[in-house]
Amino acid sequence: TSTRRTNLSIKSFSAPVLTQDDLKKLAADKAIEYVKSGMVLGLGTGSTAAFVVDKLGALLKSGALTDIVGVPTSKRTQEQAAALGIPLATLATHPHLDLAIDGADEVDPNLDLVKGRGGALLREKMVEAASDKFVVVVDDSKLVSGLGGSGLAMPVEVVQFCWEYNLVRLRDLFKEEGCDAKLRLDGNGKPYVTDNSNYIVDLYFKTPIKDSGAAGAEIAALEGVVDHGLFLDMATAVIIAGGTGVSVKTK
Ligand code: ABF
Repeated sequence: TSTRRTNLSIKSFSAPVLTQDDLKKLAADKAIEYVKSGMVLGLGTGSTAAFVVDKLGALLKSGALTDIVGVPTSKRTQEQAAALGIPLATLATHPHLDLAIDGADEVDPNLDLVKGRGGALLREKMVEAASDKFVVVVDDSKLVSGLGGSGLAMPVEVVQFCWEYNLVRLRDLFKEEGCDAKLRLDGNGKPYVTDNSNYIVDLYFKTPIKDSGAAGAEIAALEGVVDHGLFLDMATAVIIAGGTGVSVKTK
């Protein structure tokens, strides 16, 4: 009898572990599919939006996309896009945009958003409100069941003049919800100054905001408040990248 020796090597395959940056890139790759040559595009701010801007720069360079004009939502994005050779404009010359793509801090089941932890909420809201379509790019860590429920900041941009007065008024507005309000500081412990030379008061809710429409209206009605990070009924689609793949939610 002959003994046959099998030489089986057992390989174990495990799915590659995707980092948060991998997920952001996947969402950005999907979002870029919405971009067509000839569009006027709102360029978002933040690490996820930065991947979109990078990709856009590469596609313009290769000639796969042509005739794009970008309207940046922050000085940071303006610098990034300019360095990539993306033609830029402002809302003053291009008041009507075809599409804006940007990240978010929280996304609820209704596709309402908290934005502005990156500090760019005012320009983001202006640009995204002027866009026919607003596509949001997030990894699945941004999904919440109710806005403000993550325990993280809901930003409000306020003028510098008497900011302490508005901080107290904002906290008092949501006293019953046990809301705290803090002036945002920069890395040197100085007040964080926005691109528009304003300050940011971050609101911290203990539980999700019950009526975000009413909350947004009350915040916006305070004199000296410039804008807030509740982006309600603005998103056309949300692209969500998670461990199991990329999904697109629309209303
Ligand atoms: C912008 O960048 C902001 O509205 C939001 O605060 C932030 C999200 O950043 P990231 O994509 O880095 O999480 O979209």
